[in-house]
Amino acid sequence: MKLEQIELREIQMPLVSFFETSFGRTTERRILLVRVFSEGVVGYGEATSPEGPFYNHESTGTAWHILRDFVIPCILQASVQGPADVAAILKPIRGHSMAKAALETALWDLHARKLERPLHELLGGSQHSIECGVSIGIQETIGDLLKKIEKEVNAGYRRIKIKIKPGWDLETVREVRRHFPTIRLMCDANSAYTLRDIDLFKRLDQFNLLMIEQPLAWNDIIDHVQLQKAIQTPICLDESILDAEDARKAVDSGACRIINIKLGRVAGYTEAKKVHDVCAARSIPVWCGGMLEAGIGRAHNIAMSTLQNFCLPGDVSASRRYFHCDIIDPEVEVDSQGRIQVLDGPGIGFAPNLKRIEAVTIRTEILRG
Ligand code: OSB
Ligand code: MG
Repeated sequence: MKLEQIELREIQMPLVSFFETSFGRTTERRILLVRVFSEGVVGYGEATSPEGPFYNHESTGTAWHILRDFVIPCILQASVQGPADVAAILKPIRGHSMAKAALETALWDLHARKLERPLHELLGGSQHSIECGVSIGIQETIGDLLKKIEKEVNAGYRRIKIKIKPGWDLETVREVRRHFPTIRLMCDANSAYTLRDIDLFKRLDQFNLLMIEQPLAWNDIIDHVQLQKAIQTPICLDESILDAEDARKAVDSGACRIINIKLGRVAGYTEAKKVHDVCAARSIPVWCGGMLEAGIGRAHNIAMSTLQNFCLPGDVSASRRYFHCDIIDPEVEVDSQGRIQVLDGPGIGFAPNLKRIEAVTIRTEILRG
């Protein structure tokens, strides 16, 4: 692949409503976009790093630094035959998976656009529509939470995930279950607890949750084994799974029965596919997580979710739940059955809205080989 130039861009967009997890509240996104130019074709990627280093060690600022000073120069110097080479070329750079994924996914989009084929087809995806759930953040009151859940259930979403933290857990889940006895419900702790809280998790068993996501430390697998032994509800790991080796160890040791895959967290499609395959070989379902992505990242999530073992509803939902105006055409929409129809255009299938992107850009830098 002849790569003439790579553009790094930071955009800023307010969220329609704040999103709060056990590690903090987000009101505005600062997102990096990567554009790769090659022989008249442009591929698009998005860094899913959050504004601050609270989900993992990455932030918008570290992703800019690592992309600009290491990842992009490394790729411009290498002879890249195709996007499947990228993961190995970037391997000497330790960590910073979200920065790497921004470029890796852009190169997959570029490759698919050059072939004039949909990216989901090149990845080997077989699903033509995606089952959608929503992730609902911590609210000011339980009343606010119940209203939000009602709205999303009525819109057709097929699974509701609520965020929990100490002080917003057992009673919150109890109230939600009382009002919605039959919905598919789960919760995500984002690593807010330790094994000292084992009784809380035993009590959550009574609410028939689909799963509990990342209850314990972001860098733990061992304690999750102990917790999973003590409770009936399946544990799903998010933060703890950075590659396919982590997935193998977590599943084979009994730390979890479900895995959430995020392209950014595992450095792109090559590793995401490996995690997917490790899980499929062990009959462990996976689903696509979200990082409050703008349209480019959202479109990549849809492409990945077409792989066969993405068999639980993901956190990928309609653009309008996040932004007044997204950066792609069309915006991501969810039908009344809670599904996204997969588009068959070249690459990610959605057209980047350049005017809109320009309007929300706060800095740009172009790097050449
Ligand atoms: O843990 O899945 C998570 C958002 C930011 C950081 C971490 C997480 C999330 C979400 C939101 O749950 C998913 C989304 O709607 O994009
Ligand atoms: Mg999570």
